[in-house]
Amino acid sequence: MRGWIAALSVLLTGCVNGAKEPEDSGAHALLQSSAVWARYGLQDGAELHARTGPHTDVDGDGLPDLIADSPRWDGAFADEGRCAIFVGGVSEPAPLVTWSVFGGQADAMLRCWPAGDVDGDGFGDVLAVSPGWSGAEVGSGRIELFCGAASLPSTTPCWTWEPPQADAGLDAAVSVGDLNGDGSLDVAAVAAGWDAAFVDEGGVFVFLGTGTGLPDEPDWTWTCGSADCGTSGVWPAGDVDGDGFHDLLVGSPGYSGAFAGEGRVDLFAGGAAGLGGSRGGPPSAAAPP
Ligand SMILES: [Ca+2]
Ligand SMILES: [Ca+2]
Ligand SMILES: [Ca+2]
Ligand SMILES: [Ca+2]
Repeated sequence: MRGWIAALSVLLTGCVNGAKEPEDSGAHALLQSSAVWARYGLQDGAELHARTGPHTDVDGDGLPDLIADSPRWDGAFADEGRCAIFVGGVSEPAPLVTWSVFGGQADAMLRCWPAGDVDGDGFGDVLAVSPGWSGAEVGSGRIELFCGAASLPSTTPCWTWEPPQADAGLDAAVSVGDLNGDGSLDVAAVAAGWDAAFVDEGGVFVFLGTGTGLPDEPDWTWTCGSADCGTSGVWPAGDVDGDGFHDLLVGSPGYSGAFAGEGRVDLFAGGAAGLGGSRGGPPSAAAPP
C-alpha cells in the first residue's frame, strides 16, 4: 500500500523522494495543453465525430485503435456517411484513415463506434448504424457489425439487421455487457420511430450474443407505452443490483403518462434467461423473468 501511495504522490505532485520538480517545468504535466493528434472532417458539413467503448483493438496488436464517423460524408451518395478506423501506433495513431466503410445510399448517414469483442475471437469489433437506410422497408434503418481481424475488419459486415417496419428510425445499437451471464457480449438497438400500440412508440431490441456472433432476430423487444416516446437511448447500466448479470438502461424522454411528455427511464435486470418479457409492444421471444 505504501508503494502505491508513493507512486500516486509522484503522479500527482511530481515528487520523487521529496524532490519536487519546478512547477513551471511542465515535465510532469498530467496532459499537455495541445492535442498530440488531430484530424478533420475534410468536407463541408461532414460532422466528423468519435466515440469510444470497450476493447477498441480491432487488429489485435495490443494497441487501441481509434474509430470515428462522419454521418454526413458525401461519397458516391450525398450524406451516405463514413466510418473510419485510425490504427493505433506506438507513438500516435496512424496519420491517415486505414480502413473505412460507407453508407451506400443517399441520406443513410452511417455512424459507428466500438462494439467490444462480440464474436469472441479476441479482436475488437465495430457496430455501425445507418438511420436512413432503406432495405426491405423504406427508411427502416440498418445495423451492421464489422468483425475485427489481424488485417483489420472485412468491409463486408459479419452481421446485419434491419427493423421490419418502414420509417422505424433506427437510432443506435450498442454493446450492453453480458445480460444473461453466458460470457458473450449482448447488443441492444433502439428505434424511436417504431410503431406498436401507438404511433412512434419507439422500440428496443436486444440480441443475445451466441459466442460467435449475434442471432438473426432479436431475443427480446420492448416498447414504451405511449405515442412519441422518443425512445432513443439504450445504455449498459453495469450490474446495478449486484446479482452478477449486467442490466440495461433505456431512456424515453417523450413518454406521456400522468403528465404529457414527462419522459421515463427504465432499468431492466439481466438474468440467466435474458431480460424480462416485453410489455405493451411486439411479442417477445424471451422467457419470462
Ligand atoms: Ca490495434
Ligand atoms: Ca471480435
Ligand atoms: Ca450474453
Ligand atoms: Ca444485475
